Amino acid sequence: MGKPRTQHESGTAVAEKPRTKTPKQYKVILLNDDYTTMEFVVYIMETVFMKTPAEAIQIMLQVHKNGRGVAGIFSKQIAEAKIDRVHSEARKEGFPLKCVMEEE
Ligand code: TYC
Repeated sequence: MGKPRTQHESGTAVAEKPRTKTPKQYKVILLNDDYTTMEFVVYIMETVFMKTPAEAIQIMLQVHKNGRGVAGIFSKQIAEAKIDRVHSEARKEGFPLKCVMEEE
Protein backbone atom coordinates (compact mmCIF):
# COMPACT_ATOMS: atom_id res chain seq x y z
CA MET A 1 0.00 0.00 0.00
CA GLY A 2 1.39 3.42 -1.03
CA LYS A 3 1.04 6.78 0.68
CA PRO A 4 -2.36 8.48 0.43
CA ARG A 5 -2.33 10.89 -2.55
CA THR A 6 -4.22 14.11 -2.98
CA GLN A 7 -5.07 15.87 -6.26
CA HIS A 8 -3.02 19.10 -6.32
CA GLU A 9 -4.28 22.26 -8.15
CA SER A 10 -1.82 21.54 -10.93
CA GLY A 11 -3.45 18.19 -11.50
CA THR A 12 -0.42 16.40 -10.18
CA ALA A 13 -0.97 13.82 -7.43
CA VAL A 14 1.26 14.63 -4.44
CA ALA A 15 1.98 12.44 -1.45
CA GLU A 16 0.33 13.45 1.84
CA LYS A 17 2.28 13.49 5.06
CA PRO A 18 1.57 10.18 6.85
CA ARG A 19 -0.92 10.64 9.68
CA THR A 20 0.25 7.69 11.74
CA LYS A 21 3.75 6.78 12.86
CA THR A 22 5.11 3.24 13.03
CA PRO A 23 6.23 2.84 16.65
CA LYS A 24 9.97 2.78 17.21
CA GLN A 25 11.54 -0.47 18.36
CA TYR A 26 14.16 -0.76 21.09
CA LYS A 27 16.82 -3.38 21.73
CA VAL A 28 17.14 -4.54 25.31
CA ILE A 29 20.88 -5.10 25.84
CA LEU A 30 22.09 -7.28 28.66
CA LEU A 31 25.46 -6.27 30.20
CA ASN A 32 28.07 -8.55 31.71
CA ASP A 33 29.33 -8.28 35.28
CA ASP A 34 31.54 -10.45 37.51
CA TYR A 35 29.01 -11.27 40.25
CA THR A 36 25.66 -12.33 38.79
CA THR A 37 25.55 -16.11 38.46
CA MET A 38 25.19 -17.72 35.05
CA GLU A 39 22.21 -19.64 36.41
CA PHE A 40 20.37 -16.43 37.33
CA VAL A 41 20.99 -14.87 33.89
CA VAL A 42 19.63 -18.03 32.22
CA TYR A 43 16.58 -17.90 34.52
CA ILE A 44 15.97 -14.23 33.52
CA MET A 45 16.30 -15.06 29.82
CA GLU A 46 13.71 -17.83 30.16
CA THR A 47 11.19 -16.02 32.38
CA VAL A 48 11.40 -12.35 31.31
CA PHE A 49 12.45 -12.76 27.67
CA MET A 50 10.68 -16.10 26.99
CA LYS A 51 13.76 -17.79 25.53
CA THR A 52 14.07 -21.56 25.27
CA PRO A 53 16.65 -23.11 27.64
CA ALA A 54 19.11 -23.50 24.72
CA GLU A 55 18.67 -19.87 23.58
CA ALA A 56 18.93 -18.63 27.18
CA ILE A 57 22.31 -20.37 27.63
CA GLN A 58 23.56 -19.12 24.26
CA ILE A 59 22.70 -15.46 25.02
CA MET A 60 24.13 -15.69 28.54
CA LEU A 61 27.44 -17.09 27.19
CA GLN A 62 27.58 -14.44 24.46
CA VAL A 63 27.21 -11.69 27.10
CA HIS A 64 29.73 -13.39 29.39
CA LYS A 65 32.32 -13.52 26.57
CA ASN A 66 31.64 -10.25 24.72
CA GLY A 67 30.38 -7.96 27.47
CA ARG A 68 26.90 -7.41 26.03
CA GLY A 69 24.18 -9.06 24.00
CA VAL A 70 20.62 -8.50 22.75
CA ALA A 71 17.94 -10.06 24.95
CA GLY A 72 15.10 -8.94 22.67
CA ILE A 73 13.53 -6.12 20.64
CA PHE A 74 10.33 -4.43 21.83
CA SER A 75 8.23 -1.27 21.81
CA LYS A 76 9.46 1.40 24.25
CA GLN A 77 6.84 0.58 26.88
CA ILE A 78 7.51 -3.17 26.84
CA ALA A 79 11.30 -2.68 26.82
CA GLU A 80 11.07 -0.39 29.87
CA ALA A 81 8.83 -2.84 31.72
CA LYS A 82 11.20 -5.77 31.06
CA ILE A 83 14.25 -3.77 32.16
CA ASP A 84 12.47 -2.76 35.41
CA ARG A 85 11.59 -6.41 36.03
CA VAL A 86 15.18 -7.59 35.44
CA HIS A 87 16.57 -4.93 37.78
CA SER A 88 14.07 -5.54 40.56
CA GLU A 89 14.48 -9.34 40.44
CA ALA A 90 18.28 -9.00 40.38
CA ARG A 91 18.37 -6.55 43.33
CA LYS A 92 16.05 -8.84 45.30
CA GLU A 93 18.67 -11.60 44.86
CA GLY A 94 21.58 -9.24 45.55
CA PHE A 95 22.98 -9.32 41.97
CA PRO A 96 24.24 -6.24 40.09
CA LEU A 97 22.85 -7.50 36.72
CA LYS A 98 22.08 -4.57 34.43
CA CYS A 99 20.41 -4.05 31.09
CA VAL A 100 19.93 -0.95 28.95
CA MET A 101 17.82 -0.05 25.94
CA GLU A 102 18.94 1.23 22.56
CA GLU A 103 16.79 2.58 19.77
CA GLU A 104 16.95 0.10 16.86
N1 TYC B 1 30.06 -13.11 34.06
C1 TYC B 1 29.16 -13.79 34.97
C2 TYC B 1 29.90 -14.90 35.70
O1 TYC B 1 30.98 -15.29 35.30
C3 TYC B 1 27.94 -14.36 34.22
C4 TYC B 1 27.10 -13.31 33.57
C5 TYC B 1 26.66 -13.49 32.27
C6 TYC B 1 26.73 -12.15 34.26
C7 TYC B 1 25.86 -12.54 31.64
C8 TYC B 1 25.92 -11.19 33.65
O2 TYC B 1 24.67 -10.48 31.74
C9 TYC B 1 25.49 -11.40 32.35
N2 TYC B 1 29.30 -15.41 36.75
